[in-house]
Amino acid sequence: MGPATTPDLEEARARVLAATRDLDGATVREVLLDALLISGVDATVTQVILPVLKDVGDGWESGRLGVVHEHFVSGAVRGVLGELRLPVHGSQVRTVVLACPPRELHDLPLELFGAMLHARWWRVVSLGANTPMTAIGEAARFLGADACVLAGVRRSAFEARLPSLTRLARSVPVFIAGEGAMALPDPPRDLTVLSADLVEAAELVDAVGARLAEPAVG
Ligand code: B12
Repeated sequence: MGPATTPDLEEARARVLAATRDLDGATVREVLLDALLISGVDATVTQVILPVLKDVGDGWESGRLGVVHEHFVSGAVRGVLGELRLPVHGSQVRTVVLACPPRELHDLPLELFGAMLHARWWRVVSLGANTPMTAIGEAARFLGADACVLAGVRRSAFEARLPSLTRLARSVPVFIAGEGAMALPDPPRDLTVLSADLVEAAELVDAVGARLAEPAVG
């Protein structure tokens, strides 16, 4: 069962869905920014944005909504996420590289996850959909990343990449997520499969990053 939805967030969710039907970007932005300010990133993502994306995705599949609504809401959510990305500075700041493996286009939940890590004071470097494995490795090395998170809906997105993911995991903790990762029958032990619960997943990545940030003793 998901987290209990507070009445205000329930209202925000209904308003964002109605504004999506009306292609009213100003209202989507206003309601989401208010929810973020009042309830924070975790609650807004899990109780407003993800349910709206699910409703719109299901509505699109069933023909209740159109491709126009899916594109519109994706663009509107990305716009709001962009407004949140203030730079994070300081010696304790950790860096995460986010990407979807080659040929994987479902990047929006990963972007939302990035916002949740950013709220935990991570520098988030997002390479987006359909990223070559070589580019992910290059970014991780160049940035001295503390973690890499890859997400995909289809199992095949990971299956074909297990050797390169395992190689990457020798130099940086690698987390894999989304339906495709969860469907892997026997994921290599070097990779950590994240839960579908984004808050639980963010806590896990944050905890691993925190362990790495601790100074060595002795
Ligand atoms: C929107 C959408 C798209 C958009 C993606 C937009 C974007 N930039 O993200 C576009 C139009 C690009 C797209 C394309 C395709 N899609 Co599509 N798409 C969907 C749709 C309608 C909604 C997905 C969505 O965003 N859901 C909302 C999110 C919040 O829910 P979720 O994906 O279930 O994620 C949950 C968990 O898995 C988890 N999670 C997911 N990612 C992450 C990441 C992290 C870090 C963590 C911690 C957790 C996590 O968190 C969520 C919370 O519960 C679904 C059907 C549906 N109704 O869900 C199909 C669906 C995912 N698509 C599908 C397919 C087949 C395709 C295409 C191949 C279609 C085609 N023939 O062209 C293409 C190409 C895909 C590719 N190569 O990657 C299939 C996947 C089937 C499968 N498992 O193989 C689905 C299920 C439709 C179907 N019933 O067949 N798609």
